[in-house]
Amino acid sequence: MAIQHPTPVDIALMAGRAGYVLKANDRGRFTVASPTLYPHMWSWDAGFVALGIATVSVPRALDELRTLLTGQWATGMIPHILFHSPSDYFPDPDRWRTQVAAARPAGVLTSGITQPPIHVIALSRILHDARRRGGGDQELCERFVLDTFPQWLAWHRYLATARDPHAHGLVEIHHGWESGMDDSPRWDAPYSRVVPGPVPPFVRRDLAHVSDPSQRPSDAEYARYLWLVEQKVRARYDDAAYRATGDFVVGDVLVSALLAAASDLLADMGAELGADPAGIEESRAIARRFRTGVLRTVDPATDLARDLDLRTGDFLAVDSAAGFAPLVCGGDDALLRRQRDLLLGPRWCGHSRLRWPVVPSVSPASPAFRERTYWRGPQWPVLNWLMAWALNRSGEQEAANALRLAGLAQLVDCDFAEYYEPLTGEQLGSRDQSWTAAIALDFLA
Ligand code: 9WN
Repeated sequence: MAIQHPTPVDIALMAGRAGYVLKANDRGRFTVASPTLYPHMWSWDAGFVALGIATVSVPRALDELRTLLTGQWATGMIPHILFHSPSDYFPDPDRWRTQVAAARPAGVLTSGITQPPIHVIALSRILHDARRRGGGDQELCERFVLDTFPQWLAWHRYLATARDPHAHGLVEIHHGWESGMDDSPRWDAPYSRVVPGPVPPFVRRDLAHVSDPSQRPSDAEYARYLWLVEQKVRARYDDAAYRATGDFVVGDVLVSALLAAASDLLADMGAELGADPAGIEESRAIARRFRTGVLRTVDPATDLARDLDLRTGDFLAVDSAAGFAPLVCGGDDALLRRQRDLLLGPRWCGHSRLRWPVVPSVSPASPAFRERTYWRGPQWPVLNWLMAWALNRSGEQEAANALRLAGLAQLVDCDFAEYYEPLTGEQLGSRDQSWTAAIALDFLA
């Protein structure tokens, strides 16, 4: 189907409506990920949200990141949820029981696991724009980067040490939620070995907020998700203790690639602004280690990076968008060009059945592809943004712009859905999802 590009009126409407969504989801110093399904602050959502807000207000965007940092644990970990007021989201703080963890922060309730480290990538983009604008925005942003440099470094150091104790160059995740791609077929093999033990009874709340339960993970998947939370609690959220006892321990290539890219950007910003030289060098070393780690996982038969099941030592070869991790971290120009062609080609964005030529979470050519189910095939606008960002950064402006334009065409309905059915273009999951509105604003800026 031919793409109809948005008209100037569409674009003006989209910018207005996206700004309205972010404003409506604004709770003062943080933004809920979505109005009903996700009524709290999520970690990687907050990074994307800050990007979008920055197109309207740099000070408010920095507040978003500042609030996120109030949830940082003494270990350096940035937790995946900061809870702010009671709601019907499950699992809630009573289930996470982070009071068992010595490292939890004071004064804010959080979950006890992580999400992908997108934040410094967002911050560097905000700084770039603030500098273009100059004046107070530039001054404020530069000061913020310098003041928070140690906290971002502590976050990256946590991932590079507690989550990669043997320095393999792959960040270990302890739950599919930590990848941000909860039920991706990337995790089917490791989850097949998770046998849920006893957990306190629970009622799922998420299904009340979607039109059809098949758009969300199944009950059997939730039983495993909750069991892993239980295992983290039993280990008192100590990473070494969980590693010794937990069922799910996987090296995640996309998280590792984001860590590499973010660490390079942190070092760049730190060097420009005069941050501590030892911190800058540490950041560069983290970037090098994880870039090498990601490149080592590439399957020569498919040119895609593979996650590593650290319980079995097996690579997890799945046609998921995470396979494009090398595009995100760079480091091999020839591979980068092959990945660019693959991404735009007929197995991925150029697949003949797609409504919009934007990144699907799983290749429609894969047997694992499920067009309506969450991270098993639908198109997530933030993932498309990430690939466009990665291409742009690698000097592939034409390819990046193709994803940007198609991504905007997909969002022209202004519903800002959480994810989209790739064959029909139907909106799925939540509506008025903050990060979807935010990336629309960034694409339009
Ligand atoms: C669990 C908030 C989050 C995103 C994740 C997405 C989904 C939560 C859920 O929503 O996960 O963290 O309850 O399904 O998978 O990427 O950050 O938008």
